[in-house]
Amino acid sequence: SPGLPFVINTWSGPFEAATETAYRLLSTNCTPSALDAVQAGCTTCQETQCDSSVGYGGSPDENCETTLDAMIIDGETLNAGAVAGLRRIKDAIGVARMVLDTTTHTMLSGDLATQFAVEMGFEEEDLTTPASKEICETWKEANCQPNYRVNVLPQGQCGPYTPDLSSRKLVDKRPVSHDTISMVAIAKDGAMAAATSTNGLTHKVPGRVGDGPIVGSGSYADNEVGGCGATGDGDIMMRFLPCYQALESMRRGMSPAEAAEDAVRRMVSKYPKVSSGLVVVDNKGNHAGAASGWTGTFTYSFRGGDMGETKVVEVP
Ligand code: SD4
Repeated sequence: SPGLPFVINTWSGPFEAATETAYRLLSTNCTPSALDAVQAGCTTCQETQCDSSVGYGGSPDENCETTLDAMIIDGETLNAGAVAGLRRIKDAIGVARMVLDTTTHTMLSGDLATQFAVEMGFEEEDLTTPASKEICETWKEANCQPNYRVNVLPQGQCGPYTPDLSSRKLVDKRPVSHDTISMVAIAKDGAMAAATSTNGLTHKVPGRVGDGPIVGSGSYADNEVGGCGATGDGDIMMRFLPCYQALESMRRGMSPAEAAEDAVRRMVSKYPKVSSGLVVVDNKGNHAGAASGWTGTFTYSFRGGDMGETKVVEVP
């Protein structure tokens, strides 16, 4: 471990700026909380759209709309706030934080989450961009996604987009969009927090909610043990609560690497092709990643102690 404070975050490239934001915040002389750090990191990604899978203008659903999932958890109290399928509000992690701070609830969803956000002062606005509109329109026009829906069209035949309501089963080659931001922070005093923000899965059935806002699936933190962040095929991953699994494994003595690998192995044993990526850290800042099923390589970034810069790890 490079020491405290410590920040770890899924993916690299544009995601490294989020790691930097959170680390810098925790390194200041005032005492920002780990919650503030992970929220600030996710906000950075939401604003820059990190590979267009976080925040507005990415992963349009079948109606061409971008909807957002986000969650934030306090590792001391396990108090959490989440929004699922949030519409027309850019700052999903900000709304999740409001749920945590100002309500006794854990998750708000859909239009009524939007209503809550507006009441709390967030601006309601269209999350569609020319780029997300084009992704959606091109897909609808082509509809040459024989792997996306089972038995939608005879093989090789394309046509105007029409949802096949009798079979909305997704199969192996669906486009899993990179990349969700899931981060964990440890403040100098050992306080931990984790947060996740994503616009989910491209071409999803409207109303679909991923693993991101599910406590213990999208991310998890417990000061007594450590933290975890997840990315990948949320429809499958949420069936396993891999971050909860990883933390409980560490609680029983596994190292971060063993815990991450074990959680991924459990998913792969049922779904051999699942795309998954986990970052796992113990409460001292010892960290590891584990992954399965990506076409490219799963990466994560971290910065801790007096490291001069953020480092990237490639997970085989
Ligand atoms: C989801 N887990 O909504 C997210 C997507 C993701 O890399 O992480 N993509 O399923």
